[in-house]
Amino acid sequence: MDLFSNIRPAVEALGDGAFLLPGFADSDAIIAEITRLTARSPFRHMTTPGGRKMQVAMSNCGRYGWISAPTGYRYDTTDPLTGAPWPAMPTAFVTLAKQAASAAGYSGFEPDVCLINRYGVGTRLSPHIDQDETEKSWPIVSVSVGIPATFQLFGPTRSGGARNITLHDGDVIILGGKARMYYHGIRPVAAATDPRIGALRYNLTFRRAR
Ligand code: MD6
Ligand code: FE
Repeated sequence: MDLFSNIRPAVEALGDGAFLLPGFADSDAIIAEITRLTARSPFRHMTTPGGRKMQVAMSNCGRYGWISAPTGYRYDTTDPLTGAPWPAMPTAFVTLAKQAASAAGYSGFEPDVCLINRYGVGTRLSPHIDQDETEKSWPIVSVSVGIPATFQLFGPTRSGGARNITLHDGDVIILGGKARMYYHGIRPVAAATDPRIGALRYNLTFRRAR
């Protein structure tokens, strides 16, 4: 045992192109931006192509937004709730996403989407692969804010089971390389309270859609 084993590394390789950057993000600044952005494009529960309401409440900022509708999943420049373009991606968000990607070895990442997720206690996100993007070689940079959640990272199929990763406030997880096409999900969020936002978790996923 060395004397430094209790120090969390700045970049933890999870294997196959996935990385965890513990506490990388300044969540106070992110909360302020989310409040401002969602005053313009509010959180809403989208409907799946199967006709179910999603448990996770969502909004977007950036050139494109990710939308789930009875007609399917798509990226669109217009928010269907407001009829207006999605709010621009704040400069600080772009910088955060680029710096996190670079720290994990993915230089040149220029996100054109930031999907904003909101979870209450008990909210889960079913295992899925993000595959609505045109160019799937770019990583997805994901930022967690507020109460913790358990991220399940499967492989190319769900059959091998999942590695469970606890994501805390300020943590960044990046799925690139082979892991970009790995199944992942969020377990039902356990009861907890964040002093700033209460019993909520926010997640930002920065993507390159087009
Ligand atoms: C979440 N994250 O953390 C959901 N997708 O609330 C994702 O679905 C995700 O964390 C692609 C890459 C990283 C992610
Ligand atoms: Fe995802």
